[in-house]
Amino acid sequence: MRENLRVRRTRARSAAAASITAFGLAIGAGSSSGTTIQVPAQQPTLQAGILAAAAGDTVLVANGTYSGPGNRNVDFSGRNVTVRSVGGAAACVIDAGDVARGVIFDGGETATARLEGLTIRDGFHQSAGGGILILGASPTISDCVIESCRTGAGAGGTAGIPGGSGGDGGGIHITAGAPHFRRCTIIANATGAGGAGFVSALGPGGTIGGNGGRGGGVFAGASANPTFEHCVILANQTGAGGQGGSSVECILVICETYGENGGRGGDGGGLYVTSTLQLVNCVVRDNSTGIGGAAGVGAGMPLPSPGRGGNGAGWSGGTSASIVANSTFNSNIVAAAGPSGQAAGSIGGIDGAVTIVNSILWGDSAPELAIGASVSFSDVQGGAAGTGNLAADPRFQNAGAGDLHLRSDSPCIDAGSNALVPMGLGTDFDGDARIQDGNGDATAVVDPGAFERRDPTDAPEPGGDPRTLAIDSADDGAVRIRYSVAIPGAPVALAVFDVTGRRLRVLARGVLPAGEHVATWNRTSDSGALVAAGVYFVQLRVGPRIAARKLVLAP
Ligand SMILES: [Ca+2]
Ligand SMILES: [Ca+2]
Repeated sequence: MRENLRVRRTRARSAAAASITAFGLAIGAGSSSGTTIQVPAQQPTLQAGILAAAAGDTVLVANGTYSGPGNRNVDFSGRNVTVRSVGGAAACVIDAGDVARGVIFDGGETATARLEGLTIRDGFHQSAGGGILILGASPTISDCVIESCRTGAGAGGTAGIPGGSGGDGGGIHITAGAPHFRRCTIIANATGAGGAGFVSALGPGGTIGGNGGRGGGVFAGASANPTFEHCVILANQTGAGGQGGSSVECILVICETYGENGGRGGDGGGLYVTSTLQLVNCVVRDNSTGIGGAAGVGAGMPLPSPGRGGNGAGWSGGTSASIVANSTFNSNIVAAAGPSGQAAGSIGGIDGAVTIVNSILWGDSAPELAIGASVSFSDVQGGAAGTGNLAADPRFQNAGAGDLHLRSDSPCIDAGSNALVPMGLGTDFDGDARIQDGNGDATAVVDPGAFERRDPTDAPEPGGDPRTLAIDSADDGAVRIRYSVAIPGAPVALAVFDVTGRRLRVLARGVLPAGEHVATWNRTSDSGALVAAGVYFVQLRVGPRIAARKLVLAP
């Protein structure tokens, strides 16, 4: 991680700069050089479309709901192709019918294998990844919804074999690979419950119950290194633990009943991470873990114990190389204690020794964090050791309604660390420009959490705002500023400021047509003088709205 986007002067370096411009990638223009194959006009199913495509081609999917053979277990088959809907995820659905996975990447696909703008609904797999399976692949998945997918319950135990565990990764299972998810919604997925232990009525051999499946939304396996950017992980749930079995042992006419232990509820309601995962500009909300399994019935020694509820309602596990940056956790709930002595789950926010920066964890089951997390410039209910942390109500707009934007009196406004903003992160969850001066002191500082607050006079944030502002370099050393005007007829002003707030150069002013515009700055002030290397800000005003973006001019 490092400071914000730098704009450099040489051709070679400008390519590097462009590659880290999140906005540029977010345009999602895809490959324009390949062939376009239309589904269903030219190929009847998604699978047929992919198999007819070669690397660089686009499979363009018409609006509609796709189901049945050829439209479930859709396998990219090692092809680095783009599968894109015409009308976006709301209009284009893969319905796996609760009998198969939605989409599979297990052929070494790379970042140029793209899935864009589809909903994957009602996917099912018994053991791993109801919606999407990624096994040794690194695709780019953008603007998708993974919804109501699940894994199966564990089998019941038999003599000598405990109850099976529920499958892992209700929505997404990443066994290995470095996939990149952007602007995806992973909602209402679930993992299966653990199977009950074996009950032996006529002799020894009762067995323990299985554990609930881990990772209601997402499971990241031991060789996985996924990134989730601008994603929402919402209302996913792990399965309950299975009840322990029991057995009866008789010595002559004296019989005694022995109970076995119950299984744990699944860990990681939202995400379960065994390795490394990056979560940037994401919202993790309303996920929950399953209850522990009850102990099997029995009075003999040793006394059987019930399972605990699942740990880590938002996130469970992960190494210190896992990074949670500019993300908001809220209302993630661990399982309560069960009626048969099952212990409650623990850790509502993040249960892992991960690195957390510029984030908010508030309103989840207490405690928010496990010991071992490295936390800085974050607002954590109950507090957290580390530099720049807060423990104050973040004053969300309306957490009960799921609106986690910051109110104008939020202590999180301008309370983050600009130095810890991940490379290339130029926008917040909504696509609004980071970093903004939200408290009007002429210094733009990043806000912890997924949403950047605009200036203090700004009206409450809407759920989303199409206005954008992006900066990249031109080959001749000038700075190219792309911006869009989303309010027709509104006065527009685009200007460059220095770090003291002095306006150096007006680049555009007036009423401009709605849509995309580009301004080029030759690094001179309004008086024509060349400005020095250093830090500047580009500010865009469109009517009442203001966006700002940091700009570093290299020598
Ligand atoms: Ca700010
Ligand atoms: Ca400020």
